[in-house]
Amino acid sequence: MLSSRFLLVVFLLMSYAEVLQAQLNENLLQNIQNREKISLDGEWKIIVDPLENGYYNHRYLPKEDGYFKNKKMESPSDLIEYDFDSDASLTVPGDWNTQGDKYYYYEGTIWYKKSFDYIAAPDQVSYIYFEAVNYEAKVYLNGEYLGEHKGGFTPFQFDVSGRLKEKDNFLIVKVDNKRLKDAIPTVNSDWWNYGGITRSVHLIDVPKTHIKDYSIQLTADKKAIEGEFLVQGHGTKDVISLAIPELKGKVKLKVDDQGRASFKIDVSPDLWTPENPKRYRIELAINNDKLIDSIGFRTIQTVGNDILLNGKPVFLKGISIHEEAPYKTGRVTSEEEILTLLSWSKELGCNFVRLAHYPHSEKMVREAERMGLMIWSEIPVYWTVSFDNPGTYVLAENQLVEMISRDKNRAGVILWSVANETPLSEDRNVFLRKLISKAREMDSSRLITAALDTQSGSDGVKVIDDPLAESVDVIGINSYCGWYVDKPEMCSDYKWKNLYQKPMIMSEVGAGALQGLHGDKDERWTEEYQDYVFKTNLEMIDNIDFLRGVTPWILMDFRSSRRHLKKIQKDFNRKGLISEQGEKKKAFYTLQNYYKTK
Ligand code: GCB
Repeated sequence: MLSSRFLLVVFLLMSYAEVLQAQLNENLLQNIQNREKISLDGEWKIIVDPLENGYYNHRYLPKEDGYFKNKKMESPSDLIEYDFDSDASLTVPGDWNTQGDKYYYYEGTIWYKKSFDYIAAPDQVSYIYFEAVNYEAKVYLNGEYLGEHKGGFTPFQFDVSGRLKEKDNFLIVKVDNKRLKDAIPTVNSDWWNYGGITRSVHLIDVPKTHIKDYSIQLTADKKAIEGEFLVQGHGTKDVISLAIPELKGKVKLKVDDQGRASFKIDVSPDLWTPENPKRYRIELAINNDKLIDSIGFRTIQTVGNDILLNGKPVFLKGISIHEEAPYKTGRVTSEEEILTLLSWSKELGCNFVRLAHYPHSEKMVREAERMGLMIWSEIPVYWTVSFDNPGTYVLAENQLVEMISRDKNRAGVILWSVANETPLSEDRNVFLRKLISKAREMDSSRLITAALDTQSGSDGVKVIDDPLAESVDVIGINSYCGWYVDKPEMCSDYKWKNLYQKPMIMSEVGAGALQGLHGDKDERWTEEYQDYVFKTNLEMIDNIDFLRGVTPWILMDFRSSRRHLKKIQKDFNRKGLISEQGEKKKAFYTLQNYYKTK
């Protein structure tokens, strides 16, 4: 009989192995930013198809020869009622709504087609990688179905090895951004439902034996770097190597039958901090596959009401950001736009950004990390999601998994957020707790949060009593004193109580103002009113002894189809500290001054 101690050891080893396995993703290539890529960006031919005629027949059954076949007339008597090549075009990456007036409110299906030639190298694996398509993508290559993806802000890919021709490949994507009650996000939100192939598309060739995924981080005691690899197409003798030249760290590892290998090297790197966002060059190789990355090392934890970065208490001086392009409006599509948003955050004095309300692009996350900004990253489990629907849970978990898979090596990311302002119910608690467990199972090197808005109490006393607070590491609270509730002058006197012994971040406070509109501080929509709300809310914040950070709402005015007040809003949520044309409002300087004192 096996001794119980032996069984316990076996069990612990097994669960450790399971934890390790769960972290790596067999479906996504890690670090495509540093891989050689053939760009499929640029002009794509499109067909706007509100009735989905290219997909369903008149009995509403899927067609066998839908638009994905890209059929052409072969004789003058042929009846083919579509033609990509003589139809319109859209630019990828880019939302369609800002590429022409007629797309402004469009929600539904648009077919996209890209044609390209391709010279296949021997012994290569080829992937088509989409950085993001909002919301549902059905993808076809040369008339054949490759697969589909739901979720507008995370990447997905298809192995297309052996399916490409030298000439005239056509990649067709049916993109559908119809809002659905049971989807993530659901039908109702306070941002524009930008449709389209909103981020870049790549063709990525890698050697047959290649590094699929890896996870590399500092151990909790800060004395070693540990990690694991997942290799595809490996042979029994293949060895993967990792080098961190600056630390003189080097390992060579045999990969096991499943293509996995793990390592630990005893080195003490300089730690990543906002003041010194140090990242090390990491060199990885297996046979002909060579890849570099820049990885920072840090620890993040909570003790009582404190958030500790590398063991030291930190106050998160933050700002919330939507991934919207300054000046041009619409979704961010260029590095310059990313740099503009993040430079404004730095100018404010931030060391932290809340990337709301969905995973922003990988470039955004990498740039923020490079600039020394800690990051809160979230999935669009927003407001009244169908918490009682198991299918909805699958969609949410999928987006969580894709977000963590993509960004798990970014030291800048310190918080995964699973939800924003979700209404209390038992179904909601079960749903969100499951997401929290999933995030913890995948990643033990970060903290979990959610933005809650349920505060009870009266007479200026606010009590955080949402049962979900029990399950997160850091409590996010959205509070609109002076805008949706109470007068600005009442905010300074608010008293906050926390039933949980953990840190809180004020994840939203704010007020709307039209840049350039001036008046009395009691006059809504003026810069003075907004500024007054900021001043009294900052006084309130200073009185919350368990508060360890704040991300006011929001850096820049952003499009929202809920905002109809023509004279002021013009379809923009005006709570930005900066207008969409880059003009700063008074409250920008108030927050900047406040952060100087912190
Ligand atoms: C909120 C939401 C945010 C909205 C904001 C507002 O509580 O989390 O998405 O945009 O309020 O402006 O109302």
